[in-house]
Amino acid sequence: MNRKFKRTTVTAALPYANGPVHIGHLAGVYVPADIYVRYLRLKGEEVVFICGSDEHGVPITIKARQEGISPQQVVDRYHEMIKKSFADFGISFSIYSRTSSKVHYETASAFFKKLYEENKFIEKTSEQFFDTEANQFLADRYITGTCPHCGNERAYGDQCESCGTSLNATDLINPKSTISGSQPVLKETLHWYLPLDQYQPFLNQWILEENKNWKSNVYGQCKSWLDQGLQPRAVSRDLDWGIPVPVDGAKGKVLYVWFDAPIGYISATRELTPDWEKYWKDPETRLIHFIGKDNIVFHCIIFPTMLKAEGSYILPDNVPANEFLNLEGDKISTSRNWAVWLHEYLEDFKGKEDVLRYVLCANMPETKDNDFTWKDFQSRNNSELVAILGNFVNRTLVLTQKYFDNKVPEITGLTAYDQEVLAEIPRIKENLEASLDNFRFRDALKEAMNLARLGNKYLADTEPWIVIKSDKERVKTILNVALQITANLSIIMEPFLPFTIDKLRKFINLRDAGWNLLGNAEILKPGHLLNKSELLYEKIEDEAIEYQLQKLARSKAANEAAKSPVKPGKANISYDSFATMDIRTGTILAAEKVAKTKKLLKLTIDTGLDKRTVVSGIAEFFEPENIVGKQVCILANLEPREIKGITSQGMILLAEDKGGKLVFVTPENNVGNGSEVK
Ligand code: B3M
Ligand code: ZN
Repeated sequence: MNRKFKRTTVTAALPYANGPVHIGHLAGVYVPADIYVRYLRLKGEEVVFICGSDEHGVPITIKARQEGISPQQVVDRYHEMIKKSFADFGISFSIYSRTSSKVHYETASAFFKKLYEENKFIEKTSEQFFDTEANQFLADRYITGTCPHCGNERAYGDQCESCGTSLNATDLINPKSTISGSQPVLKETLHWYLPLDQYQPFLNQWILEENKNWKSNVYGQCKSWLDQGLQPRAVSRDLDWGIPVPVDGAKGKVLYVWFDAPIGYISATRELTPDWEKYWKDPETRLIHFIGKDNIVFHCIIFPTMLKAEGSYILPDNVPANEFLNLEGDKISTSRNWAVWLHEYLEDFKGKEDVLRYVLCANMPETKDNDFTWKDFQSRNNSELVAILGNFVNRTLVLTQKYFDNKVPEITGLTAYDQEVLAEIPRIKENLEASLDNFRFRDALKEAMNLARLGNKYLADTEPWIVIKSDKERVKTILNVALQITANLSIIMEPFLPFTIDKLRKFINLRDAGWNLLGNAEILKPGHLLNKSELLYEKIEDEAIEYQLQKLARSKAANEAAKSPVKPGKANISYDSFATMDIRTGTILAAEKVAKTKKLLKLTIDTGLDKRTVVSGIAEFFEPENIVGKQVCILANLEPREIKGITSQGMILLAEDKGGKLVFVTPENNVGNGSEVK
């Protein structure tokens, strides 16, 4: 429903702080949200853009257990990494907070307590699996067993990843605890439930009747949940990581992560401004949630029910969830390292943030899953950004510099064709607004690029570089028109390509230009002095793409290897044969890549016996600067060998996992170099 509103609160799904951000997250949630917010800001509208790290939940405790560190250490590492990579990519949050913050604990606890004291919850005991050895209840992901549907022996308590069936832990045959490996027992435990069934009439009316305008993929998923009939949903868990349930008799219980996380939007807004209530409680505020399709039920049914039950909050006006982005024809997967990680992209393609923003928008999975390929990335950069947008802007600015001393020439007489071209601009603006207002970002980007195409065609048709020889007056008009198109581009492209526009605004010496200027045929007045300009984009060469494809090929190989069984054991040896090896501890004093090789590092090692050079095939796993100072184990009495012209004396000991990944064999604590490994 298109009601009048004073301001907009835009939220973007809080990424789990158990891993970096990848292009699937960006295409699904953060690029569309950022485009939309930048568009609202350009129109001068009041908007807050809220996000932060989702730091509770079982995935984080699993990661912590895998790495032998605490959940807080996991979230501290990834929160900083995610926050920095979003900022470096131009995702312009008003605030990027985190759900382990004090203000969030207070906000989420108060929210729960209000519902509790107003008896909005159902209290219920149920039987849950309990690990008697680890003395703790088991979340679904901590239980594995045989799937009753397909026989997969490594199914989880909530889902079988082999046949995709959603499971209850009690469905598993021969369930085992992943913590102690023991057979868990069923034990009574008390939890609090949100009575979704009691809010079904409200949800049927609010979603199915009042929000028919929601995207079909969102409306459709909500309808199927509602048609099945809603059941009460537990909003607490027996976990030691999370926000303690703030009521008596709740020892060892925390808020269910999907109860606490959406409240993170509210607590982040509280952190942003003392004026936070107008963004969450004023009926003249519009609330829009940007999420991926796997979060629809939480943002369209569970969180709105929580807000309705609390009673003082507004409800979301729209939840424009996107579908999923695949990579080179395969599902993106953190566990299989099948992803393009944002922080790695920013490293490998410095200064090309907008190329990825452009490609992810052009391929955005708005109504169905879509695919990202490196070849498409390269061709869109080279044949669209370089050849259309970059080429048009560059020719316009270079010719103005060359013929008119970098000043905007006056119009000396518009032909019918000139007028036709200029009349296109307000039409493009209108189409763009219609697309953006309806969250159709691919169409919007196409429309914005149509303006660049229009400019390119206008120059090709009018050929100022030829006409200049005979009619300089005419060229004044041609370049004035081309400069107005350029100035309009510097407005409509800002939401999509902020880094480009930051440069272009400097080139054309145009500081503040809002949406209201769009369509104006005289944004740049005659005589306006332009600044020096340079190319906006450069071609991406095959090598850069090949490097990325190689990286993915290594991931694929590692995954294949990981599926294969552990390498078979070797034949037994006598103690005497082992005793001939002289293995010592040593410290890496220096490390550098061996020229013209991809795999080799030249190391200088202090073995305690001496300082020596060792060549090691670890360059694909370690950056030289990251391993200097590291203590390692070295086979010190290996015969010296010539490798790439370097005499290598000894061998560093590394463990190679089934996935082919290499890790150092390192003493648990630092010991003196030269200590014998026996
Ligand atoms: N942490 C993102 C996910 O499901 C989840 C979003 C929370 S938004 C409140 O991957
Ligand atoms: Zn199965």
